[in-house]
Amino acid sequence: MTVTDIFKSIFEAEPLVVQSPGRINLLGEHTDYNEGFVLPAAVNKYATVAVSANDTGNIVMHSVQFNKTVTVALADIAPQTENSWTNYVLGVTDGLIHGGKKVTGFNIAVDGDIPIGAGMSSSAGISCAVAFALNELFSLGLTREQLARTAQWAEHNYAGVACGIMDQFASLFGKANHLIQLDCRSMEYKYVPIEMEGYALVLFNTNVKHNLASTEYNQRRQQCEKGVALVKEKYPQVNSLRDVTMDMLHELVEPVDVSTYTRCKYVVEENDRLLNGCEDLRKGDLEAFGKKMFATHHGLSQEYNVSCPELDFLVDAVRNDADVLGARMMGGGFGGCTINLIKEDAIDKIAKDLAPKYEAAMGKPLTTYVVLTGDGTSIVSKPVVAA
Ligand code: GAF
Repeated sequence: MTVTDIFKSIFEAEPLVVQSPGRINLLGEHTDYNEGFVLPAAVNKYATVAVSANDTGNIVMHSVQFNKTVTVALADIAPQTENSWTNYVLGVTDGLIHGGKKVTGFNIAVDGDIPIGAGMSSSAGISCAVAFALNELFSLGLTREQLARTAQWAEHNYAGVACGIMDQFASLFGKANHLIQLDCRSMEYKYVPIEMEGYALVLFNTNVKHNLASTEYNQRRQQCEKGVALVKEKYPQVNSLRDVTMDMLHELVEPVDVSTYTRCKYVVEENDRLLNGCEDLRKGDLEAFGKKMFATHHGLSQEYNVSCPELDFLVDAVRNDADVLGARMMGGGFGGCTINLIKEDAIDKIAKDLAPKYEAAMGKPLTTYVVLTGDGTSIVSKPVVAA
């Protein structure tokens, strides 16, 4: 049954149906909340929501995946500890209300096929779908960028993750067969066509599920802010790690706090790496780009310290394979997927060889996805209006 059918059978109404994708990211990890650059793309896996207004003053939420219905009065809207999936609906609604928008009661059914906890941002998929759907339903007139900010607000205030804007932006602005080169300070972006020349993007899922709120994600953000504060004492014009150079870090952070220095060093280098990586893509030099993916993994694992043994195992396992140009952990880290640039006709063999080795070493199954990019948030169907 589709989410539309399920919605109709529960709520006996015609819904507006909206889908919003998960994302991958090629380079630029943990740079978004440092006002840096990112290079994500939307994938062809989606969160889908069906909504209609009701006149009860309640938000009635049904999760298809959990087969559960939860009702919260608009007047009592607050983060939930039980049924944490409701936080993406409630958080976005509250974010809209905080932004001065008028939202009344509604019914919503939530479904999707973005793997949960795999680092593909299933949460941004849901919150962007909800934001887009409520914007349409209540004619709120918000732009896609404002919807991304609302979804980010929900993540900060309801899910407890002090995330950047990459995931929400990629979900709302994705374009099939394109990467998005986004400057997270100016919010200027350009679409970069993906020209794969016989290579494909493959995700290997460690099946280590992570929930960023319970990891050291927020702590990393604080360490970056600490680095900026140390530099700012001498260079008051510095506002984020985007403005910081390696010389400044050597001079002002390394002597005071080596751990903060190491974290900040990774971010400063990653921003440069991304810009150089985009140059590689423009020149069609996938080999040079792939090397940068390995370098990013090294930084995330050894300097930023957000990897885990399972992710490191998967990157090390393909490092010397001539058919693999690049590999690295993807997303917030502490679990989830690696992203790999692999020669198309070698994918099956590499995945078949890797799965038993991974399972023997790590005691978990390996899941492989060959990624196809997709378009950003869109309307799937509108209520059929009786003639
Ligand atoms: C998570 C966050 F939600 C993003 O904002 C980003 O920081 C990413 O981790 C790391 O690059 O997906």
